[in-house]
Amino acid sequence: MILSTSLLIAALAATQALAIPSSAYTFSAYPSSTASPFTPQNLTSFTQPSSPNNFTIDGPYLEVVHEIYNLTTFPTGVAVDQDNRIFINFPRSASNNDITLGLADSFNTTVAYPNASIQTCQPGQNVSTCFVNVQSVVIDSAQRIWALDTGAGPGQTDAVEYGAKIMSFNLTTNEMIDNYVLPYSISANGTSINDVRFNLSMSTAGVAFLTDEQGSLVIIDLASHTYTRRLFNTSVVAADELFVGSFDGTPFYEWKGTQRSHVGIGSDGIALANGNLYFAPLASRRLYQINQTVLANASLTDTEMLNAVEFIGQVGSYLEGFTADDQGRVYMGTAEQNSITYFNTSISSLMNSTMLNGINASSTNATNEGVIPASDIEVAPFVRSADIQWPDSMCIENGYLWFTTNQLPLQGTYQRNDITKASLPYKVYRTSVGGAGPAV
Ligand SMILES: *[C@@H]1O[C@H](CO)[C@@H](O)[C@H](O)[C@H]1NC(C)=O
Ligand SMILES: *[C@@H]1O[C@H](CO)[C@@H](O)[C@H](O)[C@H]1NC(C)=O
Ligand SMILES: *[C@@H]1O[C@H](CO)[C@@H](O)[C@H](O)[C@H]1NC(C)=O
Ligand SMILES: *[C@@H]1O[C@H](CO)[C@@H](O)[C@H](O)[C@H]1NC(C)=O
Ligand SMILES: *[C@@H]1O[C@H](CO)[C@@H](O)[C@H](O)[C@H]1NC(C)=O
Ligand SMILES: *[C@@H]1O[C@H](CO)[C@@H](O)[C@H](O)[C@H]1NC(C)=O
Ligand SMILES: *[C@@H]1O[C@H](CO)[C@@H](O)[C@H](O)[C@H]1NC(C)=O
Ligand SMILES: *[C@@H]1O[C@H](CO)[C@@H](O)[C@H](O)[C@H]1NC(C)=O
Ligand SMILES: *[C@@H]1O[C@H](CO)[C@@H](O)[C@H](O)[C@H]1NC(C)=O
Ligand SMILES: *[C@@H]1O[C@H](CO)[C@@H](O)[C@H](O)[C@H]1NC(C)=O
Ligand SMILES: *[C@@H]1O[C@H](CO)[C@@H](O)[C@H](O)[C@H]1NC(C)=O
Ligand SMILES: CC(=O)N[C@H]1CO[C@H](CO)[C@@H](O)[C@@H]1O
Repeated sequence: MILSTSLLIAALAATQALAIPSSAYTFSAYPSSTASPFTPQNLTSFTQPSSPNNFTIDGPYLEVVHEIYNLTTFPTGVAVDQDNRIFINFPRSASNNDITLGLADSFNTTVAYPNASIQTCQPGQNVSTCFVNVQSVVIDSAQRIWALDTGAGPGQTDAVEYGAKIMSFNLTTNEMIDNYVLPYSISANGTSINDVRFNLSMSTAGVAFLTDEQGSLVIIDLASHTYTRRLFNTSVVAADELFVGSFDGTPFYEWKGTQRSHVGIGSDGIALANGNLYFAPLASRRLYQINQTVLANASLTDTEMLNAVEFIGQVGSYLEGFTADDQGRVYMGTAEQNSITYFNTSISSLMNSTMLNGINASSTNATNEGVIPASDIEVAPFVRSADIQWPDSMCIENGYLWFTTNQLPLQGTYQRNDITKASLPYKVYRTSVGGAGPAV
């Protein structure tokens, strides 16, 4: 009797501790006086770059909305729903975190999402039904929340069979809606899916586009559950050879003890805007685009597909996560400058002061179809601060851009003798995008 009572109390305590909040906790108010950062006048008002220890913000105000006080649980992805609930994932590449997908229930705590039992696969459990390692979290335009699972646990380079997948959940009931498990022929041999975007206007039930850090793009037709891996083994998705980037003014490498190697992360950032897919290998400063319809056309040959990729150019920083808004702007994490940069993809956004190569909104006509050609894209600063310590992933909701910072190059993997130099807390910020909504 005593035993069962204490078990019941323990069960109740566990239930209470794991309750999923249905609305966001209250965080401080964003200053309402903040002007839109996109008016042309403001672009010329950007101040000179801050020094590494100068926390002045160049650009719109940065509000910290969440802090994480555990060195081993660094965040990567962030998704925010229409009720401002903040979902964060904690990859297990370095440590076996109890929670790999969480929902913030206070300024510095998270609860397991959608529940605790799905977070860890039990011995004998089919790994297609539970989380191995959630690397990204995304909310689509139908308000489904998706967990992207690489399928590779701590210390593993290859995904376990049936482990790599994207799973969707209902934000109201928290129940699983759908599960797309990558066939082993795609997930095997080092493939490491990293991020995903959805265009639900394509095909019959939408198309998911995934980046693979190993160097490919994976396309999933949501209605037919067909999986295609494209651009594999091409330079457009591969890291620069012997890449060396700089972080907070210091070149960074990969380390195992005193054994130094180079960061080799391939295609990572991804955004959809105006019918194009914008992408980049992380360990490079190269930015590319490809037409979404062309990329999803499984009948094209590898050569035709590679020929359809357009090189936008060098952008002056290696590139982390991307996102896009409903005004055709694409935002990119550019940690080499402790910044987030952006570019327009809609000709209608080209004001006179941002006119480039003769193109602006008044100089064009219907043959331009409203989309800025790759050769005329101009990358510009959006927000910069020494506080932006590796903006890993971002999303747009309710007029704000939300992003995580995780000090990635200060993690043990990128430091001599594997000693982490990251300092707590890791943070999630929001910053105004002048009322814009998500692109898709
Ligand atoms: C920090 O940078 C800003 C913008 O460049 C500058 O106005 C300010 O004087 C700097 N502050 C310090 C303490 O260096
Ligand atoms: C930090 O995270 C690890 C992995 O999830 C967990 O085991 C540990 O208890 C956490 N530490 C604290 C102080 O919460
Ligand atoms: C977490 O936030 C609470 C207030 O929400 C605060 O009292 C506490 O000190 C914070 N914990 C840390 C480690 O900062
Ligand atoms: C595990 O799940 C996958 C994906 O649903 C399925 O194809 C496979 O047959 C399952 N394996 C077992 C042993 O049930
Ligand atoms: C989520 O569940 C609610 C309640 O059952 C339902 O009304 C809604 O359509 C569902 N949303 C999605 C995206 O499936
Ligand atoms: C956790 O969520 C998964 C996916 O929806 C579901 O299959 C499982 O039954 C849930 N577990 C509990 C204890 O609710
Ligand atoms: C993995 O690569 C090896 C060597 O190239 C190949 O023989 C094998 O078929 C691949 N495995 C899968 C599942 O594709
Ligand atoms: C993408 O290709 C399709 C089919 O060729 C075409 O209709 C569409 O206009 C193209 N979109 C862009 C942004 O170039
Ligand atoms: C999604 O696909 C449709 C149909 O191809 C296209 O018109 C639209 O621009 C795409 N959305 C984005 C954000 O690229
Ligand atoms: C913008 O530039 C066009 C020529 O490209 C010119 O006709 C127009 O007057 C300019 N508008 C303003 C407000 O300067
Ligand atoms: C529209 O613009 C394109 C390129 O900017 C040009 O080649 C074409 O002649 C223009 N058409 C008209 C009717 O002005
Ligand atoms: C910060 C800043 O300079 N904001 C200005 C941006 O441009 C608008 C329109 O000219 C001004 O009203 C803001 O003061």
